[in-house]
Amino acid sequence: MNKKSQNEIVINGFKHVKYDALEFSTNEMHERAENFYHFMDQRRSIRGFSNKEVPRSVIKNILKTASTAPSGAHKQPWTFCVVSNRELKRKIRVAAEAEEKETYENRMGERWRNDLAAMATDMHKPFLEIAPWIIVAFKRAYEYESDGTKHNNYYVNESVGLACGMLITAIHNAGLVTLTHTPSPMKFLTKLLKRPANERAFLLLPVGYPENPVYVPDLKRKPLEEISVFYD
Ligand code: IYR
Repeated sequence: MNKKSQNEIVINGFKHVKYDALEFSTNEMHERAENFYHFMDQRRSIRGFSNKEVPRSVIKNILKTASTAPSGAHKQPWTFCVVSNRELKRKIRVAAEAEEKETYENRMGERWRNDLAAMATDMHKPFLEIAPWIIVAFKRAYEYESDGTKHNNYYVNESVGLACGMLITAIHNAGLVTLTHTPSPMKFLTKLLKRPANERAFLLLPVGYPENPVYVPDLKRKPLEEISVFYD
């Protein structure tokens, strides 16, 4: 018998601990699901930031929340680089705008440019200097063992994508705003943040308060019927 106690057992030689699921009444469940949907439906990508300070401890809890995401074989293949340093933010802005200039002027096709017209985006990224924090999510393609050998991580894009989703949720939950910014290619971030060869920049997120007033495109989300298929 590998059962040690009620609270922990051993499977394949590894300790497992009892999981106590949250328990809600059916009514509570309905209410929570609906309320959470309405709460998340208020989230919008914001491009205009205030320079108002955001406490470091809030950012730390947001990062810890992101790192609760599921990941391939629980490798947690992410590193979140968090920038508040003015000079570094300025360097990131300059490098991002150089890539974005090339993207907007030469890399984008007409259809892409037209699709973005509604978002009112352009190559200028002042928020990279104005927002109090910039979080750059790096994916860790592989890990180095202590003897120097390399081991690939699993489902790296999926894992880091999930963590970033939770990061964005945590930012919204704190009453802050962000933008999923993808200056492409993002190699300049490896250099500016001095990241090792096993890390690749995945997503850049300015975090802070919105400027006041702030405007967002009048987007509509697809109705449930368009995004789901039920098989009863
Ligand atoms: N990375 C550029 C372009 C851009 C691309 C898409 I797709 C967007 O939804 C928004 C912007 C930028 O950040 O401006």
